[in-house]
Amino acid sequence: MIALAGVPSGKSTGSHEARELRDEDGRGVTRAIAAVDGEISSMLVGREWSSPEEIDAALIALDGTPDKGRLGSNSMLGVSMAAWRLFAMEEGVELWRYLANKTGYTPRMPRIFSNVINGGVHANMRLPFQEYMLIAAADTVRESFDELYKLFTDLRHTLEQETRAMVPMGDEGGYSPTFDTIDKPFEILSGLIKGHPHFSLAIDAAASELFENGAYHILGKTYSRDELLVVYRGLAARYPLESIEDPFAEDDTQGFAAITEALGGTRLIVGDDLTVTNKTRIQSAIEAKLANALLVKPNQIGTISETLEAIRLAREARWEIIVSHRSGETKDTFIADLAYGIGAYGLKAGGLTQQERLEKYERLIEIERQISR
Ligand code: 2PG
Ligand code: MG
Repeated sequence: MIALAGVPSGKSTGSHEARELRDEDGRGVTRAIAAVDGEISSMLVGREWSSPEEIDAALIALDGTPDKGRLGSNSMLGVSMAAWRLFAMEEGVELWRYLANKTGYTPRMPRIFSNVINGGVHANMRLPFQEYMLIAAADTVRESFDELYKLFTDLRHTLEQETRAMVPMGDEGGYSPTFDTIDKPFEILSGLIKGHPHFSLAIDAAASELFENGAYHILGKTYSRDELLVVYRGLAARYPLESIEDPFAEDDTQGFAAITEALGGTRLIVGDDLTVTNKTRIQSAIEAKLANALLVKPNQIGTISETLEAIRLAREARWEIIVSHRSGETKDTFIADLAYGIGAYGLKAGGLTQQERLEKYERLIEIERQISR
């Protein structure tokens, strides 16, 4: 039996994430590959392994650092994902079923969080917030996807009319126009989904990237924490904005606490750079009520066992779970199985023009077909 895995990489990484191993020039990953082929293989090959958790624990022990900096979270995660796949194959079940059995969660189709307008560092800061998403929640993923696809096409026409130009694309396969007000993308997207009851809006502000010298910088203006909260309250009042990810910088706990208190009763406040799929950071965020939803990215932590542990902690605190891709993706569809298998609230997997994003949505559609048979 052979199991393969591909590992993504993020551009707007949180500073508390596990460390990827990259080459000296920051581009290649030959050192990470050497770690898999060398040290990790020597440990794995020729021994009996009874579970993927056992392999994950051995990887963590072999690395021996708190941030996976020696072997690299990228080398470790690839091996971990392949191990989980292999055990599922050995049991003769789909990966999502295996993950559901292991965790005891009831599988459920996630809402699709599709990043249709890309800004922030994914688009050379042409727009202040990093991601402007449509949340699709039709009765079936197939219907969500079909409707989403039509809206995505309509959006291009609208943007071309508004900007009177060809619209460039951002890193995650969404459009990347330029506007000079914070509201404009929200006006356009709320107009777009009018009459589409299964749709609402989400953003990832990725506010760590907007934060410098104690303040937030947006379209040439400077905002204090309190002023930025006023901005979010206004947006939430004017538009069908259901979910706000990383509204404040990763260590601005006061900002997170304030927005969760103000909007957390009716909106999702999602921790990403804040929590980095790390159980220690998630635990503190739960205790201090800094968010009510967790973005889950396996490569922020480096093994699937630890990813499931992070999910368990957040769910025990009744947080919603949104499983996510990275800006640098591969065609691997593990996260689609993960999102369905653990019954996540959402799957965030980008716009609709890049194959590596579409693969995730297509995998959900395939799972939907499997379960309807
Ligand atoms: C994010 C991600 C994915 P990146 O901030 O949520 O959209 O971006 O992979 O660049 O960290
Ligand atoms: Mg994010």
